[in-house]
Amino acid sequence: MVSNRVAIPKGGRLPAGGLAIGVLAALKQYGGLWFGWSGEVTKVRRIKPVKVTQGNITYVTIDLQQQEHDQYYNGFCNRVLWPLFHYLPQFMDFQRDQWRAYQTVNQLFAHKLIPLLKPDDLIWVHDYHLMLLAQELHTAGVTNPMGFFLHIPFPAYGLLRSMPRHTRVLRGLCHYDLVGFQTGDDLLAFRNCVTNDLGATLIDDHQLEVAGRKSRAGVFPISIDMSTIKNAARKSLHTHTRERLIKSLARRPLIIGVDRLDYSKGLNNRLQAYELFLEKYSENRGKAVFLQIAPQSREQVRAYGEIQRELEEAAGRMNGRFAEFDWMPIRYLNQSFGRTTLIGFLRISQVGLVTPLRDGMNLVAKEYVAAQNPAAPGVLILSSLAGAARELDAALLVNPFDVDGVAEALQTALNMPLAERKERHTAMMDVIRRHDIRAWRENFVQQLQDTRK
Ligand code: GDG
Repeated sequence: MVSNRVAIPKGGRLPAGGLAIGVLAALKQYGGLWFGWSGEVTKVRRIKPVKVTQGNITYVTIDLQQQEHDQYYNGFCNRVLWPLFHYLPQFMDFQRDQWRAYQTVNQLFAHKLIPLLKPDDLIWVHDYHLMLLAQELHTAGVTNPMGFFLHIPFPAYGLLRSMPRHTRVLRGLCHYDLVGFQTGDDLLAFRNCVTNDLGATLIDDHQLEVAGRKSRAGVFPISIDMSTIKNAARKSLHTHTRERLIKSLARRPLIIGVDRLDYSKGLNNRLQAYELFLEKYSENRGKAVFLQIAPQSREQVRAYGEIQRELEEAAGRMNGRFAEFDWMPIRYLNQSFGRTTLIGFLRISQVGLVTPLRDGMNLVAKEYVAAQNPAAPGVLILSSLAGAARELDAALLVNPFDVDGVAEALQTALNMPLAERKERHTAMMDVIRRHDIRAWRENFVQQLQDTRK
C-alpha cells in the first residue's frame, strides 16, 4: 500500500480520515507494507526510511522537506487537485513550481519504494497525491501489477480542462494496470477525459488502451466494517461520555454532523440551513440541539483558515441570536473524539446531517446508519452530491446548495414516523451489508491480480 500519509495506530487510536481506516482494514487482512510520508517536515531528510512493524503490517515512512511539503502537499495537492476534483474551482490556485514539486515528490516516492519491493508484490496506490507514481516506477523498470484508487470524485472533462497540466496527470493515471473510482459517475468522467484528451480507445466498459498500453478502470465504492461499528456502538452504551451527552440534552432531540473541517463538506451551507430551520419552524427553538464535530485539517492552507473563521462566526451568531439561559442551538467543536465515543454519539442522535458540496463517498453517512438502534433508528439526511447517495438512496436526499430544502428535510426528519424510519434504515443496512469494506478491498485486489491473466 502506498499513500501520501501513513497513519501508524497509536494506542488503538487512528487519525480522523476515511482513507486511513480503509487502508488499515485491508492491510490487516492481507498483511504487507504501508509506505508513505511520516507526517514530519525536516530540514534535511533522513537517508534511510523509518521502519516499524506491528503484527502483520510493516510501516515504512519518509520525511518531506519544508519546500516539498509547502509546494507538493499544501500546494498542488491541496490548492489545485483537491478543490478542482471537488468541483470547487474557485479555490484553485495553480503555480508552476508547485506542479514541479508534485512531479519531484512522486519521483521521490518511487525511488524510496523500489528497494522495498519484492517480485510478487501487488502495489496498491491511494489517492490524488500520487497519480504519477506508476509512471515513475515504470520508468525505473518496475513491472509489478500496480493499482490506483481515487478516494475523491473525478471531475467532468469540461472542468478538468481548466487545470493546467491535466494531460500529464491523465497520462500518469493510464500507467496503472487498474484505476478504481468510488462511483459510476467518476468512472464515466474519467473515460470521457482519456478519450477526449489522450485519444484512448475504449475496448469495453472496463478496459481502455492508450499508446499501446492497456489499463482497466472500475467502480469500487468504499465502505465500512459493519461489525466494528456495531461493536463500538455496543461498547459505547457503557461510556461516561455518552451518559454526559444524554444528560446534557435533557430529552431534547439531537442532530449530529461529523466532518473534517473542510470547505468541501458544506459546513457553511449546513449552518445556514439549521439557522433557517430554527427561523421557519420556531417550535424547535429551545428543543433541537445540533452537535457539529469538525476536527481541524490542513491548517496551513489559507482557505481552511478562512472557513474556520466563518464557521466560528456563524455558530457564535446563531447562539447569540437564539440561545436561552438553559439551551444552546448549536454545539460547534473543533475537536476529535475516540472511535467508540464518536460512534456512541452517532447512535443517540435522531438525525445524521451529512451535506457535503461534493464527496468521493463519505463514510460518516454509512457509519451513522450502521450505528443506529434498529428498533428506533434515527434519520440520515444526505447530500445527493456525495458518492454515498448512489447507494444510500433510502436516506432523505438533499441538494446542499438548496438551504431551504435542507431546513425542510430537518423538519421532516424530526417528525418522521417510526415505521418509515425503520423501513429506510433496513433498506440502507441491506446495501451496506452487501457492499462492506471487505467487498471493496477484495474486489479491488482480485481485479488487480486479474490484470496479469
Ligand atoms: C476521503 C474522501 C471518502 C471524523 N472525525 C472523527 C473521526 N472521523 C472519521 C469518520 C470517518 C472518517 O474519519 C472520515 O471519512 P469521510 O469518508 O467522511 O471523509 P474524508 O476524510 O474526506 O475521506 C471521502 C474517504 O476518503 C474514503 O475513501 O469516503 O469521500 O473525501 O470514518 O468517522 N474519527 C474519530 N474521531 C473524530 O473526531 N475517531
